[in-house]
Amino acid sequence: MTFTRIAVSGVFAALVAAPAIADQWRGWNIHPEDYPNSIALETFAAEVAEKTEGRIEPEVYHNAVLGDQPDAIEQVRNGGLDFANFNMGPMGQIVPATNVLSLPFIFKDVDQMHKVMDGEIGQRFSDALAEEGLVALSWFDSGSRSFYNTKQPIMTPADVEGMKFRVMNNDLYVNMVDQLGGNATPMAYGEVYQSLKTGVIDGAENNYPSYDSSNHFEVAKFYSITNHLIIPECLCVSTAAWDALSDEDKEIVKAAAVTAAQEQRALWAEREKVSREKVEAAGAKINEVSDPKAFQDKMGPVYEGFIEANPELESLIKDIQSTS
Ligand code: GTR
Repeated sequence: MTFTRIAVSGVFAALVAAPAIADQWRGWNIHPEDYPNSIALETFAAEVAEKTEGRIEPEVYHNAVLGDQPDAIEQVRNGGLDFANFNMGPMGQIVPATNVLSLPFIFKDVDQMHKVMDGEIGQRFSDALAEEGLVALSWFDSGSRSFYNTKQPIMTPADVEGMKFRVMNNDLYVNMVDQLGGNATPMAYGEVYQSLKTGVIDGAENNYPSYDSSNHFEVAKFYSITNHLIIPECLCVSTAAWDALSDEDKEIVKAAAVTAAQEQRALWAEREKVSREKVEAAGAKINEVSDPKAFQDKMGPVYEGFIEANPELESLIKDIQSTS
């Protein structure tokens, strides 16, 4: 947001026109300070401040102190916040094309996801986001998500039956858990720890770094490697903030976002290992599922229902699947 003030300083006030002070940008982040995404957002902020010589001063607010993710998406869309790191999961409710990224097993692996998002298809998602007031400047990694719970290792889909899982705010995930015979409850990330602890839910699903940083491993110690979702994340700026920039500053902000994404991906790869080791040392029980394809095979109705409701997105799904 722009605050233009004229500094008045002593006897020179009448003679010296002081420069307009910086655009103060407020950035939303769900994660704690030491998380790869948080470190990369700080790099983004520092590089933007330095290279614009203080014309823009971004500040990152960590730990979702500015609200939960669906609210923050709205705030960036309407210019109440200036930038953020968003997961494409909750984005699907607002930008339907991004729901394709929430289809279980849509990507073969994380490398394929990067290839897709860094290429022409990624640009299609950026275009869809831009139509809804979000300028996606680079893509962060979020690994792959697996189920964890308080009760038992999940080996086959039958083990999910009857269990209650927290999912992110997106109907696709409710359907996904339904197909496995479980019950899904959409819930804000910040409420999951307490809900696991008090038995309101039996489990949730996430990547290793979030399973670790949220401390969910303390209360839900069975982590079963289903790798059912690989969801990219954006570094997004609000259209209002973006449109107010000069061409020169747009270049600077874009370049800083790309630098941040490179850093985030490198830190991510490291943090996945560190988090896995940490949670295991703390007593989490991590298991391979007996037949990963058995989980994927259950997802037919999720795809069918999605394509029926969004026939215009079928070709996008096919384009992703055929990227190698
Ligand atoms: C994390 C992701 C967050 C948030 C969270 C969740 O992996 O980075 O943006 O979506 O999962 O489960 O809500």
